[in-house]
Amino acid sequence: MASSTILSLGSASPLALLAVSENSKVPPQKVKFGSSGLTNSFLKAKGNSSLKSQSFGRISMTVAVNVSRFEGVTMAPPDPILGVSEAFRADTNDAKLNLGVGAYRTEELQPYVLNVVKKAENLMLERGENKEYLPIEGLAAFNKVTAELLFGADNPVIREGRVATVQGLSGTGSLRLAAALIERYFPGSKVLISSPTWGNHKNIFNDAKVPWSEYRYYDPKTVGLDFDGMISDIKAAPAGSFVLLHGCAHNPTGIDPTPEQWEKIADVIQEKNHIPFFDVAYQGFASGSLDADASSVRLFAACGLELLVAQSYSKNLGLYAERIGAINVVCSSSDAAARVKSQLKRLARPMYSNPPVHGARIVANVVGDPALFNEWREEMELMAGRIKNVRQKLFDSLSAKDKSGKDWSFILKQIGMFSFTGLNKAQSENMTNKWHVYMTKDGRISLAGLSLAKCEYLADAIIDSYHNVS
Ligand code: PGU
Repeated sequence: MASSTILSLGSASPLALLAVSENSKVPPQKVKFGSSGLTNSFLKAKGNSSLKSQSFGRISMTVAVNVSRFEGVTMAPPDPILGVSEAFRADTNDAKLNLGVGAYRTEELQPYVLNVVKKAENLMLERGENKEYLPIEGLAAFNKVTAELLFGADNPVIREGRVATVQGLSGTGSLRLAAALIERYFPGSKVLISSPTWGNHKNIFNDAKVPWSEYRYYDPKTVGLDFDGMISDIKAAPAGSFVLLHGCAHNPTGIDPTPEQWEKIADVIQEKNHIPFFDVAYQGFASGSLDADASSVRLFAACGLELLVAQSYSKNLGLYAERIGAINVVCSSSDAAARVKSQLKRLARPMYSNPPVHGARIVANVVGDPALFNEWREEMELMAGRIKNVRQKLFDSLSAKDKSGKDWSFILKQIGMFSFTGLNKAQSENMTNKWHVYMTKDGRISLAGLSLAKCEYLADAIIDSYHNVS
């Protein structure tokens, strides 16, 4: 019998000494240091270049220097939006204000669980529903109501069975699934995204290996829509491109096309044989009306266009952490829709197998029940109304306090959760470093995280940053 020796350096040692028998027939010995266990065979098999061998008679010792196999993995930068919340949590100043993430807060700046959501959850508990796997495409009752909410129940695209709807992991997961479909079935096709846009759009298409380029959208001179630039960039794109559009409440600018402009956009997209791809993350939150906020999508469907629509219930039902949304693909025939749906399922299966059930049941219960649906609409109007009130108060405070004559009325023209203040990176940093107002570096503030009581303070911070920081 050949022997092997275990040398311990104590649990806190940064170095591990492994005893390796000279007799190669001896099975691998597990050598434990503190809580972590390594086997010599593991290290040999992985060819760890940091191992140094030395021979002491019959025993050869291998020194594993604490160099990770993940040495080449660099530290990722904090996320430009969700990273702001992390920084906010670390700040101990009482005046701090989190206007980074687009998440609704009450006037007391507390997270809000909608009453209809609590009612739907109680119903679910009473029914004692199980936790079996959902089908890959998600909960049937959810898929039905989500498409109806988007297009309207009597829309021909629904009556004719031309919509492929698959439950997704909220808006982000639904966009990602659609991106995978584009990559697989339209290889090389480009997605056009607005400049600026929600930062994660670029990550989603990059990771899905879908090429993208930007179309002009925001005009800093008018603090409005660069409509001519948008139209000419969409026209100039290779025919058959996908055009990503924010269905309502454009993030981050809060600037939406007018109904007439939407018609023109649909015309140009049709002319160029492009495929519209809507991101609808704020249905009901822009105007307070679910139908009005879906009018852009419904207009495009009425034009006979095939289109993609990603939906999210994070904001309008406050289901941020439930990760509930859907991808809808409107096709020119029910046959094409069935095939598209089968491929969406095929793409979803190896990514996450099937989606979570809890949020899907909440949405199905709320949207599918007339009484709860009406209550939801009322609560949504309240939320949208609170945001409109702080928008007005912020404008009033800025106008009253700023004696420079600057016109702040653009704030009132923007809609949805956000205001695009026009503050540059240095000014936005001043907001955070000096005033403890947390916001994204592109100058966006989430009005959903602002209270009436904090408007004056915020106005002081904006005026100081705007005038005293270049
Ligand atoms: N699309 C747009 C335009 C969005 O603004 C967001 C969320 C999403 C999709 C995705 O939301 P889901 O929660 O995946 O449904 N944007 C928020 C939330 C934080 C974030 O970046 O995810 C924001 O603050 O911009």
